[in-house]
Amino acid sequence: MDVVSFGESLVVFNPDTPGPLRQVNGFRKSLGGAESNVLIALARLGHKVGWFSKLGDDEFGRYILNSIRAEGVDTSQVKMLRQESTGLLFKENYQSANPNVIYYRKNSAASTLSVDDINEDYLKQAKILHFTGITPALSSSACEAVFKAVEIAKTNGVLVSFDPNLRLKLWSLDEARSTILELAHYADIIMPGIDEAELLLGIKDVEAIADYFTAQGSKIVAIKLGSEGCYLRQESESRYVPGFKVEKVIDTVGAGDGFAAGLLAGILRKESLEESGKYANGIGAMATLAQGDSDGYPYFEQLLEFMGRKQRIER
Ligand code: KDG
Repeated sequence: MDVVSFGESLVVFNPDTPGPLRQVNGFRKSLGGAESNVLIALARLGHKVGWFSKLGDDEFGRYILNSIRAEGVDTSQVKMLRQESTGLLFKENYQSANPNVIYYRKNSAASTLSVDDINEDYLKQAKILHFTGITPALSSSACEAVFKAVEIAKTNGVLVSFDPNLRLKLWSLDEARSTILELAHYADIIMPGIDEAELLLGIKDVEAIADYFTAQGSKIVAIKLGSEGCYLRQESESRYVPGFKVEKVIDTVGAGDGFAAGLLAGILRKESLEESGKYANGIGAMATLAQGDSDGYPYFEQLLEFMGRKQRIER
């Protein structure tokens, strides 16, 4: 397995019309979940990946399981629970590509994740364990599970990749800061957004942010700068990698996960730091061209076409 990840996936309801949800009459159903998004993008690029979680043994749980499995992600460790429900997310659009997000996930099946759900053998056989700051925010048992998983990864030479994914609707900034910064000690690869890093560390300067995480032990620091691209640091190498311009951004949700997948794909393919940053920026940009979180993620050939490396034969 190249990459293993775990966390909560949700059914996303995308409104047909903008405005407050009380005035919306129709929704399009799609799949969300930061960790499964990253794995879906990696699977499309040709990597072997596995996801585990807990879902409600309900129609929404089956929809999530079927959708993730259909992308070629290994779901053999997923547990379906009879008592708890699958988490839901509603988007609310106000003429902007950054929708307001409303969760219905309290006491969901995934929030019961605990150390008992961490299968050491499954983690040990992966090259990379990827996790996000959303999972520890789900519940104290899920938070313990995250610490157990990263400890297993560290003691078994599995590379640890961490996207802080700050979600202030799930926990307070103080709670988030102390847990995320503690988890950062375990991260070989860390990829905060510039705004997240500013909230967590109180610093804005990319060099200073990269210095901080490098001092905590991260080997690769990738700071996401939105449409501007990213700033990367690996040992003595530091560089900005400019983003790709897109004509019309439809929905930014899922772009950060696409970025994570591109970066990890570059690392797995032993590409240079700059090339890995280009993959990351490319998939992040492509993600914004579609409404569903993972709808815009490319197959490898499509990524090369988007990056202008390969010509598309249209007829
Ligand atoms: O990164 C995209 C995710 O935020 C979205 O899919 C929903 O996982 C989600 C969450 O918990 O916010």
